[in-house]
Amino acid sequence: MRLLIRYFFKLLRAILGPLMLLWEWLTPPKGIKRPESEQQQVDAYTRNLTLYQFLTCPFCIRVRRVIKRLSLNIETRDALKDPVSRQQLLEGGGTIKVPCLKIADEQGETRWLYESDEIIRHLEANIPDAESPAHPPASTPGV
Ligand SMILES: N[C@@H](CCC(=O)N[C@@H](CS)C(=O)NCC(=O)O)C(=O)O
Repeated sequence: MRLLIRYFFKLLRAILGPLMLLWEWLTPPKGIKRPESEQQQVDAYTRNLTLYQFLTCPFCIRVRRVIKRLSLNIETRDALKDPVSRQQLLEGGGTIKVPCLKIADEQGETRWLYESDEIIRHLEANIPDAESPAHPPASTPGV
């Protein structure tokens, strides 16, 4: 059954992948513009993050769009085509599933966060000026 699901996603990616990439490329979200000093603080935080992903995975595209919307500089690694990154994901996270956000904290601890919803929640919770369209702050007028 797991094999069947894996092949289903492979087929889906092969068919829809190019279309999704085109859509991602044609409709980029508008990134937040921050003063230089604030962007540097955000960059300092995101320096410890790495996104393991597949180029045409819809869940990864979703996370990449949030990264773009929040103007985050997060290193991405292709766990499909790059065998080294794939091995890192398997050994560190425990399974080949993407997207997966590797979070290295200041104490040298590393967390491997799976699930696009969880990753987006984590990013939005840790970026001070992140406003989620799905969860606007209570002070937003008219909400
Ligand atoms: N519920 C997960 C779904 C992630 C998922 O199914 N990812 C697929 C790629 S689209 C995957 O990693 N499949 C493993 C594989 O193809 O080896 C999420 O939202 O992140």
